[in-house]
Amino acid sequence: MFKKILVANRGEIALRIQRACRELGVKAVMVYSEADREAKYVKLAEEAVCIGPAPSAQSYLNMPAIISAAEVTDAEAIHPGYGFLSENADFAERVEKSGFQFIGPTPESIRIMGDKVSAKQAMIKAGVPCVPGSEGELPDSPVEIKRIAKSVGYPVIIKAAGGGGGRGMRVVHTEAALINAVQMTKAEAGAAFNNPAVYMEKFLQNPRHVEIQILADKYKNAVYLGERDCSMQRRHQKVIEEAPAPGIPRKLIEKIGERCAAACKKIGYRGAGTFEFLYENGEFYFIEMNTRVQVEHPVTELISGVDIVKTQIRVAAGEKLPFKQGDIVLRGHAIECRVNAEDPYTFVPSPGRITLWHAPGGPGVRVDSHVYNNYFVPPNYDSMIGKIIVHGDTREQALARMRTALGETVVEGIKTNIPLHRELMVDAKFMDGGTNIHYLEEWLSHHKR
Ligand code: MV4
Repeated sequence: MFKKILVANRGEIALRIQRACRELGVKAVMVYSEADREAKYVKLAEEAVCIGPAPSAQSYLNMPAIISAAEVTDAEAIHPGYGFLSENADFAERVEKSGFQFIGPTPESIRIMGDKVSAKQAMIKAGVPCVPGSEGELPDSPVEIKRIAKSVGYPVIIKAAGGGGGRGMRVVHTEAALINAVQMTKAEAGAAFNNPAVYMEKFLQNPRHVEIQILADKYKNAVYLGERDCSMQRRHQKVIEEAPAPGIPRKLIEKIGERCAAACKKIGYRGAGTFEFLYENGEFYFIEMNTRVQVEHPVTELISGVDIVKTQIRVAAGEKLPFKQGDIVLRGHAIECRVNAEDPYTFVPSPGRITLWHAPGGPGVRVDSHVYNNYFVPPNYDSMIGKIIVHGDTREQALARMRTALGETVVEGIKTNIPLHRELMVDAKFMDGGTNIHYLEEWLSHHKR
């Protein structure tokens, strides 16, 4: 095991990784920007290094500053968390070239999954079901593009190979609009991602977003830890996640999960990863793979009993996965509400000083947050200030525990989206389970305040 690792992130995930290090008996070096000097995990740290001013470009995205911090503190490995440099293959490569272990997959795996065309080709080869569409990048010939769209069937969606997470996509309903849409998407993709390549898929109108969590070691062992339903989202920002996904047959999840684990073995994937699927009419369609730990990993931890962050560190240190697929038993139901510093209905960010913070507790309640009384939420970063996660024997019990937890939570001094969560936890359709990716935006349009 490593003696010391550097945590190249901020906020609740920095604290989460620091806690995992403590349990493993590994020293954690925290890095922070000038805006995060007062962060709880910095105060709790045995060692902390300031890596630059508040703007991310000069601190949490500053590769030389982060690598230098690892050098001066004698860290052996770097955990990138999520966001920032976590899915940057060049960073992973520079970390390894500088003699540190990157806590994540190989730069090659990150690169393959970062290019959505090569990711999809790898998955087709590995037997993971994908959305029907162009096999690979779209050709230049308008005649060829029209032929592909005709065989896929309208509506289709044009996506940038360099995009992902909802960036660089365009839906096309008719052949008349097709060629112009492809040209526009290519131009935008060239400017935004420095890669004009695009691909085509059948556009699924009312899917759910269901993802499979996997863990793999460097000895080609891989397991899946069930699924998460992340359909409750707005503008590609997830708001509520849960596990398991309501109403999906276990046999189907097992079949898809086995395919994901097999794909990991086939491509030599190591570390934690998430296969994102759209789920519609009883079928799973792969769209993208995330090569990092995700914000919503706690719901999987609560139903599986597996510590995903500790396992990431263990496999990065060269240990074998400490469990096999047969050892994984999923129990009960977990729900996560993301707590954001924002207006609950306009979503305008609300940074500033938190004059009162009272976190919920009790059986089956977990709070992952770096916030404390009198903490100042800096305006420079993402508005998520923590997560409330509950576990119950059944979905109904988890919902009841979340209602109680949200009722206990007090945040004063800034606005948060907790009032929105309180309303959603008693919404009849959400309580039924299985709402699709459009549900929250439709709900908000009927609940104007
Ligand atoms: C799609 C789709 C419908 N059909 N692909 C958006 C984020 C990116 N990860 C993929 N996205 C979508 N791809 C096909 N073929 C609809 C979306 C989509 C979406 C997906 C997941 C979660 C929220 C979403 C919101 C709007 C659109």
